[in-house]
Amino acid sequence: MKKVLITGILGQDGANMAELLLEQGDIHVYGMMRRSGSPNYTNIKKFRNNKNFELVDGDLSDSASIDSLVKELQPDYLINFGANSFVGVSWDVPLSVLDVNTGGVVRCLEAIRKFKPDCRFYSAGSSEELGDVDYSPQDINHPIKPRSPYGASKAAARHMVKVYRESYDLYAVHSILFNHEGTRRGEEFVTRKITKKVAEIKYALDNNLSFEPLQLGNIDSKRDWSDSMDFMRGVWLMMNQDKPKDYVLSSNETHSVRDFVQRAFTHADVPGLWSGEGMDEKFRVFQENTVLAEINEKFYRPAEVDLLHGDSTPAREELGWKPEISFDKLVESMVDNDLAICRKEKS
Ligand code: NAP
Ligand code: F7E
Repeated sequence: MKKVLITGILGQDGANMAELLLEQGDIHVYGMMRRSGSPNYTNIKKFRNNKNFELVDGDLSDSASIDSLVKELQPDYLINFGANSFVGVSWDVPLSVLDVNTGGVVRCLEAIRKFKPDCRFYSAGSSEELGDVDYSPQDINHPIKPRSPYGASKAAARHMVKVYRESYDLYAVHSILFNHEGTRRGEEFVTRKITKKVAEIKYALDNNLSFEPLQLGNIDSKRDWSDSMDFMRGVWLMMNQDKPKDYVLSSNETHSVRDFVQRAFTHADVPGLWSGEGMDEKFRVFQENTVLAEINEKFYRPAEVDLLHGDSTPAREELGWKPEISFDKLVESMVDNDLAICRKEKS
């Protein structure tokens, strides 16, 4: 039975990848989590008791813990989804971001080099590495021009993966993942923040309750959003080729935050329109004055990546990968999920 060690198991991608691999029935998944005061097991509750699943303790900022996991478990694959992944806070804790996101990758590579050199390594790179983009759509050859400590940390990780791959002949991949979301997405990211609030507002409107509008920062920002489950299939394909190669995974479409808001409210049957300008722009119920969303300066970032639009043609042509979940379906599934959670919590 193949053994796969996944870091960041309680996050979105770690849980989705574990679910995908466990469905195959012939893979043993070790999910690495940090031993903290109050871990949130929500994302893994579906498979936590699967006989082929085991939780293990480790911390990407601690070499000893990574070394001993690789030495003892002898994994065939190490898929590193653990990270300080929220761009917005990366300016507040830049050294921690660098330590976990870059140092963590080096710690994994070192552990593999020392204790299991044939273990295949996956590093989750990011379109944030591309930053203030030179051209659209962006492919794997796009220059690295990060705009945040997070983006810089991932760019440095990318260089280290290349160095280790070439120096020690490791099967190590650092792919560029554009934004990917879903029902396991953390609530601080804009998509989930929107769908959670849409559900709360819908509930309030249906029950004649008062509510606070959704507050957002830069709604003009454009992202290439996909569903995380689609990406997990792509990552696993990348990890099972004859030779390691870095690919872009993306939907090849781009949408603004403003557009996401509109679609999410529309799907919840609360159609609205954006009006006004700049900081005074508001999203109101169609032909009414009720404000559903507004701008709050607090959610702007010190520097922004304005436009992300990927080109994943090589992954489609060479790996035979293609995303199955459209942007509309993604928004709808996230809204439906949050509506169900909201109704359950209020009942
Ligand atoms: P996520 O939901 O934030 O999950 C990240 C996980 O990493 C969390 O469960 C967190 O654990 C864990 N972690 C943080 N610091 C750690 C440490 N020192 N040691 C061990 N684990 C640690 O992120 P995601 O969306 O699943 O993303 C997965 C990976 O893909 C990340 O590397 C991210 O940077 C990258 N990525 C994501 C996207 C995207 O759009 N989702 C796009 C490009 C790249 P706690 O639960 O203890 O906090
Ligand atoms: O922001 C804007 C914000 O935090 C998206 C991570 O998974 O993808 C993700 O990073 C956009 C930005 O994701 C709010 O300024 C407006 O332009 O959902 P986000 P992100 O920064 O794109 C990349 C590829 C990763 O690698 C990361 O790990 O939305 N925005 N108003 C807002 N964003 C947030 N979070 N909250 C707001 O209120």
